Amino acid sequence: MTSADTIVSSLHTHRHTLAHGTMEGPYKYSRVRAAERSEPHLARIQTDSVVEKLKELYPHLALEIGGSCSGGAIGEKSLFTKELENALEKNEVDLVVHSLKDLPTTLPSGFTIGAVLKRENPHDAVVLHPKHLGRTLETLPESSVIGTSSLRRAAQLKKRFPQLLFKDIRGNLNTRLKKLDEKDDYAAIVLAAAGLRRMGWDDRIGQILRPEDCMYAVGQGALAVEVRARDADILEMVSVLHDPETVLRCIAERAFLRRLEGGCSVPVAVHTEVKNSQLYLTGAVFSLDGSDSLKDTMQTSVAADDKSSDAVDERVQRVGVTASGVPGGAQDGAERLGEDLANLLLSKGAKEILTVARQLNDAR
Ligand code: DPM
Repeated sequence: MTSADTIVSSLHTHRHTLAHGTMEGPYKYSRVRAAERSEPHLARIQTDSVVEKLKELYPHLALEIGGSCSGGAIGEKSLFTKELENALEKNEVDLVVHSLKDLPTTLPSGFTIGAVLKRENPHDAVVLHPKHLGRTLETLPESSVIGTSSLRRAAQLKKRFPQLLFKDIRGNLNTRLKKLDEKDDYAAIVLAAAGLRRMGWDDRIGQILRPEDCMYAVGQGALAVEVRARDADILEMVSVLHDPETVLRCIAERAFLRRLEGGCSVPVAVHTEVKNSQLYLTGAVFSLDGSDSLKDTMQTSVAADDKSSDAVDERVQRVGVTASGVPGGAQDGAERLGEDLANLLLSKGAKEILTVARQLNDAR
């Protein structure tokens, strides 16, 4: 993705420099506990990677992974998040690592996203059955069955590749890969490139889908650290993990989704870019078969030297994110961009498309 290094580095000057290594850490704490995520495997890998980063930054701090929480395959997100938030609330753990795209745009009160890490490849990827190695969605035989339970992916791909068939596939990533490889039910499955990469399965990626084929989900590819909203020490500690460009992109994306009243499972997709101090947001809504859709792009300035920024509070939550260290004016601009784009699509009938999609999906 395009990364505007100049903007990002100037945004970084808003907080203590990290270049010279380590920091003292939150005063009140000598020990910080991250929630253990035993299942699914991806959640554990993600937690480990964030804890490793924190250990490097705060070598004097005892960082533990504890307070075991189990269960929760893909699709059981809300239950599972609730359990983790209970542990946070009861002070059994101090932080919880999530895929940002699994966190609702409005968090329960008392919690906030204290860090959004640098986004990895946000695009979707095609994983092929070994017998189709070397093919792409364009070149798979007609009527090949593609596995996905994402309404967003199915809607876009059905429209784009009418010669293919789409079928639900459930379970965590391990289960899905197994179902693909060991049976003959699916010619390919579609998953987020970032999740595959974190699992160490890059070599299974047969094709990265371009935005023309399939735009990604809000927040896809970024990790989020959820903390107690009132815990200033922990908030300060994790805030150094924020990637300013990712924060601004994801605030815009989440504001777009919130205004559309979309949750985890609506056919809504986005694409964002920061280029020359401009944040570009493309957003789209789809009917379930993709035949009906609305899509538009808007942009706003996120220049770090914008004078109006100084007067704006950085520390308030925006779509659940507390991003102290990222200029408040740019954050507000990103949030407004998402809302404006949603309003534009709503004025063209987005609500009707999503309502019908939701009803049809509930009736399935
Ligand atoms: C959400 C969706 C999916 C996950 C819906 C969507 C995919 C569900 C499915 C909101 N969460 O994307 O349209 O395929 O049935 C999830 C994955 C990751 C986080 C796995 C994946 C890893 C990538 C990341 C499940 N949540 O999408 O392949 O961190 O963004």
